[in-house]
Formats: sequence, structure tokens, C-alpha cells
Amino acid sequence: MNNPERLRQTLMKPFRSRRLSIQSLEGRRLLAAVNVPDDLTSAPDAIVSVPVNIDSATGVRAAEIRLSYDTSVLDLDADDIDFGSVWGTGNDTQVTANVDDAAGTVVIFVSASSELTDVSGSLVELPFSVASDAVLDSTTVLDLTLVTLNEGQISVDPAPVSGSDSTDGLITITAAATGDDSISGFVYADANNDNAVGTGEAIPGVTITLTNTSTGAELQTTTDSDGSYEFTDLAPGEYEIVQSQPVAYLDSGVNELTVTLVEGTTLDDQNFRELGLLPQYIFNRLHTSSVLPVGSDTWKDAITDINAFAESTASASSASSVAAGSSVVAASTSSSSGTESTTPATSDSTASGEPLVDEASTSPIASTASSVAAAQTAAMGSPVGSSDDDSDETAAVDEVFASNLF
Ligand SMILES: [Ca+2]
Ligand SMILES: [Ca+2]
Ligand SMILES: [Ca+2]
Repeated sequence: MNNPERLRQTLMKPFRSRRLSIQSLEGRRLLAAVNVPDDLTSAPDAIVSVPVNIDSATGVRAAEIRLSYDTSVLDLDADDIDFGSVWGTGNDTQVTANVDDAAGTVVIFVSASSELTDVSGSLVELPFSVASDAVLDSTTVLDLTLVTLNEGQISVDPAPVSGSDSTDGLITITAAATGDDSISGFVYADANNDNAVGTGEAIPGVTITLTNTSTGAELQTTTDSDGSYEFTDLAPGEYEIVQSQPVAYLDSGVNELTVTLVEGTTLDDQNFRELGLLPQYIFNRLHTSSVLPVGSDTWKDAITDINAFAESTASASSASSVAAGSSVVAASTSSSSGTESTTPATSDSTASGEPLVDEASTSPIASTASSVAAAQTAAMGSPVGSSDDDSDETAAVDEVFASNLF
């Protein structure tokens, strides 16, 4: 700031040596813009390297930089502050930093033994840690309060001031970046026909295959005891999620999902809904419900066993033909309570040709499925959601199951 004044005084004094005037004129031309980028992004718990940039470093050999930050969002360790790109390898570059963690201020001195040439880049790099509870989509300001170059011999324009000005930086808090993204969901038998994953509706052990359609990379997992599956550490992109249809279940018709995973996001609830156990897998197998509460671990084991049994013994074609034949029976023996079916369950027609969708509760198949589900629920009995499986009868139950199943 005092440089123009000095220059003016110099020019006003003709008796000064010509050499000095030239030096001063040289100094007058030295002008630099310094700022912190306002388009920085980072995630909670991440570290963001904040540069203090200069547009032209001609003649710079020393800089003093002062900056304020919000301590509720950012943390800074003085030891981590490093010289920036304009100093090259920085062999003789010295950095001294003083951080006041309570006040949220930092003072940095950076210098080298010789002047820099006309390069642009960063004077210093400040690795800020973002608080784990930083709010997504919020922003935090990096208030550049003072920059002095060569002890004021080079003007900084615009001059940073304490408080808001055009040189200040801004960090936007975003969700975790590339590689942390995930896709997850459930496979479930929608026994109560509400299109949601309810207690006891989980289908464990179902194979889910995830394919990145742009790279062809393939991942595979099986659903957990709660029917859930998850793929983590995914790169953003287009994915295809394919369910291997659990043979013992009446298919709702959607076994394949195509999704777009946006960077920094997770895709939850990529669910596969089945309509219920096929009737031939209900009776004689789950009727020991008094010691096999729906949703209990033993119940889940039974479901897993049934799935395995179904897959190992039944071909898809025979299963579906049996299903078609048995669904009427299932419907007629169901309690037929409270389903929203409007079509007689006795219909064995799929002549409508309508594709099965979740909302197709009025289609003959869905109607049958509701009845199947009702029959399943009736066969299971209650209490729903019990987790009691520590009964002494567990072994006996397993025996019953073994004999009934195999
Ligand atoms: Ca400022
Ligand atoms: Ca449900
Ligand atoms: Ca399915």
C-alpha cells in the first residue's frame, strides 16, 4: 500500500540517482493478485488442501499471509502447512506458520533466497481437516485478511481485508467423494402387500450381481439374514443390479434394475420384491409356527433351507407349473382377509398379458399372490417379529424340518 506513495516521493525527487528511480519504477510495475479459490469442496472427516494462489510471482521472494477460518468446521495444524507450487522444489524455501486454534487464525511466512520468476500457482498450501459433523451442502469461508509480498514492495491488488472481499475462499461441504459410493437394498417377500420391507419378510441367501455397464466389472454378494445386500466402495457410473430369482418364491417380475450412481451419493432401497412363498413350499414346512415365530432366527434358517431345497431340487419350469396348479388351492384355503384384490383368485389366467408391476395388485397373479401371502401368514401364525429362538425345542424343530423338507 505504501509503495505508490514511495514511488510518488521518489519521482518527486529528481535529485535522486537515476538508478534508484529505475528500481522504483521497476517496483511500481510489480503487482500481484492473491486469492483463495471459492470453489473448493470437501467432505466431513476429510482433509482439504487449501491453496493461497498468486497470479504472477515475478520478483517475489517473501510473503506474509494471514487468514481466518471457522473453527467449528475446520481444523488446522501449523506443522502441516507447506510451501506452494510457485516455489518449485522449494529447496531453499522456508515456511513458518503460527496457528491460533481458538481464534481460528493463521499467520504464515514463506520465503526463499532468490526472487521468483513469472510463474503462477500457490504460495502456500493449508491442509484443513473438516469436522466429522460438518453439515452437507453447507459452506465455510476462508477469510484472507492480509497478504504482504516482499515486505510490501510488491503491491497486492485487490488487497485482502479482514472480512468479506473478493480474495476470500469458500469450501462447500459435500458427501464423501469418489470410491466411497454404495448401492444397497433388500430382497423380501411382501406378505402384507405394502411394497415395503416388513418384519419377517426378509429373504436371505439370494444372490445379487452388480455390473458396471461401462467397465463390465462384476461384483456378487448374497443377501444377509435380514434380506439386505450392499456393495460399497463403488465408483460413480451406470450399474445393472440383477437378482437371481429365489426359486421358492412367486416372482414379482422385476429381477433387474438399472441405476446411475452419482459421485458422492449412495443408492439405498434398490429392492427386489417377491410376492410370497410358492404354495408348494408353504404347507408341511412352516406349520410348526408355535416354535418357529415369524422373523425369528430359526424361521429365517427355515426360509434359507427352503430356498436351498427349492433351488437344488426344483427346475424353474416345474416350479412354475406346480405354482399355477397350486395357486387356486392356496387361494381357496387362505383366510382371504383384507386383501385389496378385486379379481377372483380362482382365475388361472394370465391372458391379460399385463406386465407384472408392484402396483398390479388387481391382476389375477397378484391376487393369487396376495392369497398365497395370506396363506403364508396364516401358516406362520404369530407372534410376528419375535426373535425367540433359544428354545430347547430348536433341535427338535430342526428334526421336524429335516423330515418335512427332505
Ligand atoms: Ca477477507
Ligand atoms: Ca411388506
Ligand atoms: Ca424376483
